[in-house]
Amino acid sequence: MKNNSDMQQTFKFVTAEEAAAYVNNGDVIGFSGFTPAGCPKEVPTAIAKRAEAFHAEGKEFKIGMYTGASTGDSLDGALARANAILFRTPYQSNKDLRVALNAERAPYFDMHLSVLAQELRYGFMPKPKFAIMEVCDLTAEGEMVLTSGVGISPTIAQLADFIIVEWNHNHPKELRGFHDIYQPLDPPCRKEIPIYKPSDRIGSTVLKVDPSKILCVVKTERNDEVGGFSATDAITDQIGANVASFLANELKTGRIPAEFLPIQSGVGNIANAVMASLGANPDIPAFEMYTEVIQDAVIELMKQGRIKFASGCSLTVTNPVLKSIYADLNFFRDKIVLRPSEISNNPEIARRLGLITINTALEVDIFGNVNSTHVLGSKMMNGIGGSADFTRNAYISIFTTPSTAKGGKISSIVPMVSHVDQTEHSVNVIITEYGIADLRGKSPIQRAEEIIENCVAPEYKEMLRDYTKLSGVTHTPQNLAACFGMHTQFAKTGSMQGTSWEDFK
Ligand code: 0RQ
Repeated sequence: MKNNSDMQQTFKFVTAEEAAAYVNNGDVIGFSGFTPAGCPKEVPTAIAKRAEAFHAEGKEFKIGMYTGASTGDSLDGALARANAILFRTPYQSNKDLRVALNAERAPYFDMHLSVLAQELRYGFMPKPKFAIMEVCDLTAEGEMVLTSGVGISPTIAQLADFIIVEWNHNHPKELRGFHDIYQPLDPPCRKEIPIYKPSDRIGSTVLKVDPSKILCVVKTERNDEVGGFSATDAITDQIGANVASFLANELKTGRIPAEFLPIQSGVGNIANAVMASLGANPDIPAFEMYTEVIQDAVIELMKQGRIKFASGCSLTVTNPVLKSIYADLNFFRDKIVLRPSEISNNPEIARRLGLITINTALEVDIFGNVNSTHVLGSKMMNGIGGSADFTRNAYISIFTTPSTAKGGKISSIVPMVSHVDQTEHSVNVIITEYGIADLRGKSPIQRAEEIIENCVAPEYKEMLRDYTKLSGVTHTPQNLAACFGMHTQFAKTGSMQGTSWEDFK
């Protein structure tokens, strides 16, 4: 390995603005990281400024963007505000980007996170010209140690013509060893991915790239931009307690084996609260995770010995929690592994390991279909993310949601979801603060009864019971004229309460 002065000669160290100057209108870029964890920060912001300068001169400047998942504000936020997005996939959660894509200013397509890397290799979408990668260490031979998130880094580094490195000294070099970098071969040569338990390692601790592709290196010390989580409240605590009691009962009846099964837990406030409740329940043994995002609650439970191991794609934790991990790397070294999203979310592995998957819905319908992405069927919230990678291949798939949203004006349980992300065929269990609907082995009519009686808020129960009577004797009591009645009532009056089925009888 070469020393520092050799490194200075090997690579061109530049400012973020100098690096951004390589990027031109129409270029396609792949970014490292997954969620705000491990994403580059300086160069994307500088590209956004370059776009603004071009726009001020009346010139076009937009780039195509691939990421692992969502990113930080200095990436998605800055480029959205600069109106510099030619296309964007596979997932986002930035408020300014959400505004831009819902205003048709940023063409966005929502993808299963496990498939993006392979679809790029298959050539289904334009090849990235640049990979912009955050690292905590780099050698002259082109060995990169990634930081807090992996995402699609191996694939973009392989496909891109040029690599721009952001060397972030805020992440310690001692992160070497936390990653497991592996890319499967593509069909017809693909073989099984040999992960048989969450802690199995199958790849390399470093990402090896062709050093001649490294165009330049930008040094930075910027923090990851993971937002805080809302404090748990009575509703999220109750949802978490219901998930824990459901799983404790599955364990008692032997449907979950005594050693328990690995957990996948989704993104957001509710998922974070559910993990805390699982950890607090004495009937749930210490467990392992095979998941994509490792959030704050997981780290806390690891410190308490309640989580034994976590395999993920990113440490999507707030900065104080990240600092606490970096201050005690030796404690976490044999308890965490970070993998590419193609592997953390891989359907083959999810099914083999027997994952208990817990994700969050915006709305569910009385038959078990789930919408996690589209508010009232048309406005994109974040994206499907990894939820379907896991749900479709779970041992038991669970969706949680508060029974109502917007102060009770919206029932999260409706006759028909306004957009479908997971179908009734993939969803086993729905849990709200009121209770648990176990949909396994039930017909549509039986599922509707289970969901309405156990999960719906009291003020919407009678409305939904009455809905199921509109269609007469049939297999699935759906009424096509009335099924969006609660949504249209909300659009007209600002509340689903008071929806009447009189016109449809
Ligand atoms: O809006 O903030 O304006 O009040 O939706 O709701 O309760 O804060 O929920 O933070 O847990 O996120 C599904 C978005 C939940 C997330 C979703 C409104 C509600 C609020 C958010 P306000 P909460 P959370 C693998 C797993 C898809 C990806 C995924 C998500 C806002 O979990 O993006 O699962 N999931 N990935 O008021 C209208 C309804 C509503 C509603 C809630 N029925 N109608 N608005 N809201 N229900 C990980 C990855 O993929 C990276």
